[in-house]
Amino acid sequence: MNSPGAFAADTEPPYNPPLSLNGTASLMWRAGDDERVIRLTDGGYRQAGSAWSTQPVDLTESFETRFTAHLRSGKTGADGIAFVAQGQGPRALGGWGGGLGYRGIRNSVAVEFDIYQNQPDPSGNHLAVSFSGNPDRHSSAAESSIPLYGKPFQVRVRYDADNWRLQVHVRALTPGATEELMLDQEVSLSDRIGTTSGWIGFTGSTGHLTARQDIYEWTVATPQE
Ligand SMILES: [Ca+2]
Repeated sequence: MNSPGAFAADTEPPYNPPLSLNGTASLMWRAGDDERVIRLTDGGYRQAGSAWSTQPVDLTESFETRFTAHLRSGKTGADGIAFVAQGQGPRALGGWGGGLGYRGIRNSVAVEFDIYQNQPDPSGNHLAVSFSGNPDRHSSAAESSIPLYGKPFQVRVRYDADNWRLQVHVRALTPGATEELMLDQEVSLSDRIGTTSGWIGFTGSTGHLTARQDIYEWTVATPQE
């Protein structure tokens, strides 16, 4: 398959596919090792950033993606991040604040990790799947079992293209923490996005509250089974 073959295998760290960065997104390196960090927002107000795979991926194929997210600043922060598949292109960037950096990217499917409760949100610590660049309408949503703000957490998103299932798991990085299934969404990415190939990556935003929002250890692979 030619996708996610655009990405290096899980087993070859450091994992560095070329990225397209927009808005406030930047790349940096974690001190002391060669792990790359995608910083979507850097602690300023009213920011929006996005980072995409430079090459489109085949959305008709199953994939599994893993990453670690660390959203933090002071006592309270905003607004959160999203893992997004979209058909607009490697320059796509949406709105700040409650837009999570993907509002307005119309041909998209977003998995949001939302740390600030806007009017339509169930809480200030939830996950949700939203279509068509509209964070005000969740196709599915769940209160997170772990805090999304303050401490790093691991995410595993598995897309089953044969059965149209998108499953989102989270796990705290504390010793002994177990992975929990948060969202199990029926969706055909290629049908929703309206194209058989698209770009995957991350968006993030801040508003009247802010945060530094980092993604690292991002891998994309073909599911094992
Ligand atoms: Ca929100």
